[in-house]
Amino acid sequence: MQFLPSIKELILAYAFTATTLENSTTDFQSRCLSFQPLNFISNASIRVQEYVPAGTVITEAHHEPDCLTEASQTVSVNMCRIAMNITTSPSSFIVFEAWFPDAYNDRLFTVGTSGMGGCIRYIDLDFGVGHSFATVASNNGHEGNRAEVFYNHSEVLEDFSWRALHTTTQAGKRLVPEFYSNTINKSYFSGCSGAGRQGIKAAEMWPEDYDGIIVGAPAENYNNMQSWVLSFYGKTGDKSSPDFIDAGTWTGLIHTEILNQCDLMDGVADGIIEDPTLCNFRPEALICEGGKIESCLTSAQVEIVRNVFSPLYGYDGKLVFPAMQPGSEEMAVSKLYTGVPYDYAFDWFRYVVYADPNYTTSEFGVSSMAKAASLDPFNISSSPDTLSPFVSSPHNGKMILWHGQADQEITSFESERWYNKLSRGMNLTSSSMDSFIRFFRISGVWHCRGGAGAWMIGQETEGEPIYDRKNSVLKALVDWVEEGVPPETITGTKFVNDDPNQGIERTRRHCRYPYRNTYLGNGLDGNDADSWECRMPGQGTVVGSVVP
Ligand SMILES: [Ca+2]
Repeated sequence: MQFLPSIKELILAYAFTATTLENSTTDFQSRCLSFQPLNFISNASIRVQEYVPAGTVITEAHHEPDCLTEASQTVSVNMCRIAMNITTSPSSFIVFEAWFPDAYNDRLFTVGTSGMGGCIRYIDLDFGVGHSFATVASNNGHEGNRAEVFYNHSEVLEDFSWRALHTTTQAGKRLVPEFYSNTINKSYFSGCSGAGRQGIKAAEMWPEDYDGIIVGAPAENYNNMQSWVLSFYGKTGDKSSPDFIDAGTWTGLIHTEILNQCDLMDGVADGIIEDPTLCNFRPEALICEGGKIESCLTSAQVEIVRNVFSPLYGYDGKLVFPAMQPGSEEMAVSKLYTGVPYDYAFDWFRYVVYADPNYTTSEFGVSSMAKAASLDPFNISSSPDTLSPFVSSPHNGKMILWHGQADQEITSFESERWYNKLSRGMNLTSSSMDSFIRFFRISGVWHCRGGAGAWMIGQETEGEPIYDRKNSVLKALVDWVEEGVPPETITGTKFVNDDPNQGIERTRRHCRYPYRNTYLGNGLDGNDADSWECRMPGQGTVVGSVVP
């Protein structure tokens, strides 16, 4: 028999719950303000210690103009914010941020800092606390998103290479149990681009720091990557040169021809090249013949396009970095194909490789690339040929590697190269690698976020339709680490105009390498995830089929 509560009982219950919640919030607030972090972290000073109710807008005090991050962030849950300066060497320190949510899930989450570092991604901190993780981050040891800070300042460079992240996580591991009087069950990391490199570096150097690591579009093979980025200035020529290809030609004529040649290779005309490794673009199709001067390319321009989509080789013909993948040109035009040296890479050569502010790109060539690779300051390369310390028993760490297949800043072919290098280095086939690293190729996705593809895989607040193991790369990692359920696929979502209010445009279950997402044909809706299947290359592939 069930007894329904009376109105009076309901009112009393509500009042009790409200009072309890109020008391709980007050308790948490006072715990936040009375906590003494300096009792546990030496060589540190407090910048901010405050209780932050949900809905508060937090503004970064030292947000440099060159940061690609937002200066402020609306916080989604009640939390305690502790920001500190932590000394990392006699002449360097990090700005550390710890966001401790009122509702704590017994997990520590460290989020990385992308680009040249220096800019804390508050959006990622909020993403962490929004899912009840105690979340920490740092500025990577310097302010602002440029490499000039490394000039004759090796301690700052060492922070950038590895020390800032390790210090951040160690500080989190020291503070969280004291703050909550509770243990950390598991420790996770997520980062994309430069922050993806940090994740690989940590797995290589500090395998105990994390139980699970998400690495997105990593700036791995770091020295060579900087060479590759700077090489585009030489490939495209200066923007004032006679054969320079302007932005409109890249995004119009060339991109259209690339789709003409490669979009339908996967069976679906959707503007997405599902597997760009299959796209052997032939720019000669665009050559001006018979006196034609419009909507075509000169021979010299065709050669430029060919060079752009060719691998970069150094001394002895050795590979420096793989080719840019076709399909990324709409975005690459605003970064690598502008006809001016890309600032990150130019700064890296000026201030780090040559330590000479007067270095000019006219000196750039195979010797510069070799010098960068051999310098490898503080082993920043972050391209290990084994993850054994991280993934072996008893630690048994897990890594999800993912890369957008229309990445305009770091070619996705490099992640494939590194995965295969690991396979050789560890003497393991992909099915054995699957027990600790799974590499998901996310089609139609630009650098870290956005694009025509089903790009939202839960990589951050704005990229998360649903927080479950199928749709969220973070939840997939947590369930792999804690429940032993590895992700077979990661489902991505693309909203119409990237606006959830306008409905879903497409979903796709992205496959782990070397599986290839394969359209099932028969007129099935290519925007529906169920119209595709992950298959090993050669196993009943339908690539090349004609779609009605
Ligand atoms: Ca397609």
